[in-house]
Amino acid sequence: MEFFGHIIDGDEVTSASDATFASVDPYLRQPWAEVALGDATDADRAVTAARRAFDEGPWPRMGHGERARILHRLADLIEAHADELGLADTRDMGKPISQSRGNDVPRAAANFRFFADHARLSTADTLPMDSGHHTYTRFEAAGVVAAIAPWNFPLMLETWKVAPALAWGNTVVLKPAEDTPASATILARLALEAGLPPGVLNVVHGYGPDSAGQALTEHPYVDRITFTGESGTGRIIAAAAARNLTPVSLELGGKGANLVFADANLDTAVDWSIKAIFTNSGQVCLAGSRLYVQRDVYTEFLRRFTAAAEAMMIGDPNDEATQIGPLASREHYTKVRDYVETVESEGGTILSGGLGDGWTVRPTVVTDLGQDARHSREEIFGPLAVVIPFDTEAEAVTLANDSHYGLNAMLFTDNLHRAHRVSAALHAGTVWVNCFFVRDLRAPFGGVADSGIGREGGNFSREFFTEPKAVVIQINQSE
Ligand code: TXE
Repeated sequence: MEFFGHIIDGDEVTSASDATFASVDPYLRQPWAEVALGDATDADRAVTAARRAFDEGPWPRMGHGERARILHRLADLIEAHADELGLADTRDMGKPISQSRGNDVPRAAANFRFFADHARLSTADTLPMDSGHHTYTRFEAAGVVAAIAPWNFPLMLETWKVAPALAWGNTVVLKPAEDTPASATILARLALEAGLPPGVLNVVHGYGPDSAGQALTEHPYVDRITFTGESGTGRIIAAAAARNLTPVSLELGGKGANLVFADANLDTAVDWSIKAIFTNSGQVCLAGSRLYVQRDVYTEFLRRFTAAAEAMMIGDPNDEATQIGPLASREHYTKVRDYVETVESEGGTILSGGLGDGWTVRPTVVTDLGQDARHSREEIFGPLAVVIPFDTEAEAVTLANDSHYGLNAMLFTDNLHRAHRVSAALHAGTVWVNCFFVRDLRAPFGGVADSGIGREGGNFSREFFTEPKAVVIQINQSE
């Protein structure tokens, strides 16, 4: 079995306790890697290394151009190791290789390229004042960043946090999810090869509560916490951060509403709606899991949507043609299975799909459930779409906004006025119109209500990962 250690202060190391855990391949349902199991002691080693690298090391003191060169070199190495990185995520959590190597790895490299250039080219306001002063803004690195990552897009979401943090001169301790440790260690090995000084990017493996994750959130040397995961965990982390007054960025769960109006191009709507709920087996915070369809096209939409769901290729995630692999872990499969098994007792109908082999759930289309069913309200995080008809635009907006979550929403319409009107009325961090998943890394990303606090992306990441400082200078002093 392969071994993945922590990366602390430039070295790949075992835990202080020597403990390890196994990462399980959810397709084979067997361990495939042995991983260092960190605890509070290892978290402290990593934070101490990051603190020293920030306080005394060259990284925060380099120019943006020099840092950008190293981060671009890291992006080159990510691209050169695309097979290894893609396979690591696929083995850890069963994501089809066409998605891990085909999408997540290029996006990881793009994150480093984008944020390296963004920091290098960033400008800041200079404010000439009537009083004869100028005020200008400096964006100074915040310090040590704790990045706590989920298992659904391991490498991609880790780099979404690590890249801007590093580009702005911070040092980082990354804790990947316990289900998906491998790609984080590989990333940190490549970062050292690219020339990142020791201690600038540290990785500590382990669990969350009472373990490495919690220790990071409570550590007094940590200056920023960026977290993606469950809303309940977000609340715990926010409370821990509050005790040290550490700023947090929380990207939490979702229950994306997807509105299909009768005036939409149905082929486009079906195509994106399929991707929105079944990509990565629905293990996507942005998943379009609540599908509201205007009654005039409800039957026709369902016919096409169900046919497309049934045509998806289910199987071995290592096979290029596979679109649906297993769910990420036994624990997660058990959770999603429970939702599938209770559809009928809640009054719903499974139009197609259901449980598959092993830990696989087939693309599942559910009708006849109301807005109040728990399947319509809770984040299932699996390939299960609840389809509900609506009559009017006002009703569609009310249904979409009737959720504790507010990460994203989608709408399909060919009516330009409706597109703008509904986009403005939806309570969500992102609204996609006639598309899904399309992202400009300059745009704000995050959610409202239980979907999180704060935004990342472009200048929003700059604001979070730096301490903006106002310098006021008198330029007009009379002799
Ligand atoms: O998430 P957790 P889990 C949702 C999804 C899923 C559910 C549970 O519905 O079924 O969450 O997944 C670390 N202090 N999302 O249990 O617990 C943990 O080790 C510090 C939505 O995996 O939030 C891991 O690294 N860290 C989501 C990370 O938090 C703690 C993506 C996420 O774990 C901690 C993933 C603590 N007290 C799951 N407790 C999205 N928004 O995309 C846990 N962790």
